[in-house]
Amino acid sequence: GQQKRQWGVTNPISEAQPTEADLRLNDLLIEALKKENNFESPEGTENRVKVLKHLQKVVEEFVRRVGKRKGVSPSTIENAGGKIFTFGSYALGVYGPSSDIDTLVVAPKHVNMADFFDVFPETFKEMSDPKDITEFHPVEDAYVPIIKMEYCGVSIDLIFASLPSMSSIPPDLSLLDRSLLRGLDDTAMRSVNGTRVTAEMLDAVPQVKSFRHALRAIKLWSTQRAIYGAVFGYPGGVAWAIMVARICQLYPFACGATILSKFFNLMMKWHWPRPVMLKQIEEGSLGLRVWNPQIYPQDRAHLMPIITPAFPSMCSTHTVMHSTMSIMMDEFKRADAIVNQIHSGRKSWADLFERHTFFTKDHKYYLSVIAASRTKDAHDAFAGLVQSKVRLLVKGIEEGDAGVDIARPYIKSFERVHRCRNEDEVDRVIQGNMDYQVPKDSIQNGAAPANGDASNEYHTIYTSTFYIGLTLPEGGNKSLDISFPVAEFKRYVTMSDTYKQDLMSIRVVHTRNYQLPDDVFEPGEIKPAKPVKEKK
Ligand code: 3AT
Ligand code: MN
Ligand code: MN
Repeated sequence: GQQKRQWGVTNPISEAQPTEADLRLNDLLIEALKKENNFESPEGTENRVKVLKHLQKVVEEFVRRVGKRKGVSPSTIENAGGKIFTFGSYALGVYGPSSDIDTLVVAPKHVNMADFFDVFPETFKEMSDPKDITEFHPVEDAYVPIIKMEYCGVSIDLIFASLPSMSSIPPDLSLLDRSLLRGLDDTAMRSVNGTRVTAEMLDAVPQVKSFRHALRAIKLWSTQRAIYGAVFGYPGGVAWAIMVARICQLYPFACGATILSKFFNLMMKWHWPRPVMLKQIEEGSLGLRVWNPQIYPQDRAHLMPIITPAFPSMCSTHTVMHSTMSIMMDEFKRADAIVNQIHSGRKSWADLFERHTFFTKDHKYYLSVIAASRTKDAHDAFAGLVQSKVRLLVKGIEEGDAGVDIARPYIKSFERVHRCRNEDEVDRVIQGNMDYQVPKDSIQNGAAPANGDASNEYHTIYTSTFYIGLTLPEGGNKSLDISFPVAEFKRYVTMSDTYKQDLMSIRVVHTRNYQLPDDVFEPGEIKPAKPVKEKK
């Protein structure tokens, strides 16, 4: 007989086929996702395929040009090849109309990163209709060097890796083979990782269709509930995908709605820090470090480990903290209760996807972390720096003796532009005052409009504000004192090379719920009112 494959590291929980009722709930789930505009249109998909074909052609020409410039032999040039791979939501098949295409360019050994930033842009521009290129931003000095662009109406994140073991890249190259990693530097390793993880994930899942439907739902749910994004200490796209894939392994024949229904219960009862993983971790070799809590104290400290399947396996949730984890556990419980009600016909999938109440109901006290800069360029760098440190402030608050039960970071920042007439006004703005804001509809590409003759008299200030919701201990008589974690946080920010004292400022201020600015509320949401009289 046919050898049955075991999906994952244990036996399945149930090998049941979907019932009529399951399929009915699955149809309703797909309907609910469509209502949220979660699926790309057929034309949109066709356009993406066309874009990728074009990129593949450009990559081959780019590799050829570099070969010629370097005087590589004609036969090597002839066979050099070059290939694009995708990762992220497009590769997983869970993309929507606003998704980008995350694309990796793989080149043979004689084409390096400097060539990518030197030669690829001109090749791409020559081979494309200028009207189709609406954005093009190479970022060479990033942790993962990247060209961000918009082509034919699609955003593209383009990264690059050269394979030191390959003098040619054939069209059927697979990145799954780990011997390809030999000789890769750290940057190239990071660049190929996304594609390798995506491929392993799809390979580890019994039914890709069920996986995709469930993952679309989990991405929507976690975004709506404000628990998506690794920068702020929540799982990112890869981690949520691994969790969903694991449930798929445990219910190999289930449809998407069933996977989704089981997901919350399994995750809320999971024996953390037992890791979620899709296959046994491959031992380290090639001098590469693999996640191993037995050996590494840092790995032992991971609260909610979700391990990537491709060698070298890593923890995709190393930023999760006590605060963010406890928020997730509450969300799993809420979702599980709603799922039960959906199954008994008392609620619908739309109820599961209901938006969070972070600003409207959940907290009385917030911290506003305000990053302010005097130029747009400075701010582009500074906002990223501060964003990457916000979770250290959260960690400092939860670990210290600040008198806070839970510090809950919001999953996105709010970008504002302000115009001040003097340094007094600048001072107010950097402390969170909203009176000098430039109206949002007059801001283009994040920059303030030119102000004609009077522009010299104005100081334009760019701010990004990050909100942290605070939950204080019940009946708390202990006073709130966050001065130490705030000082530490400011130190982390200001000691970075990116920080320029004369151009940038970082402040952390207390904000009551009724002081929250209007633009954090969605249409229809009700802003908390100031109590008529403060109760003591
Ligand atoms: P969308 O449908 O595009 O919104 P996605 O899952 O494709 O969802 P991203 O395009 O943001 O999300 O990310 C795709 C992958 O790119 C996920 C991660 O491996 C990598 N990635 C994203 N952001 C960063 C980052 N700031 N630094 C390094 N890698 C990143
Ligand atoms: Mn993407
Ligand atoms: Mn992307």
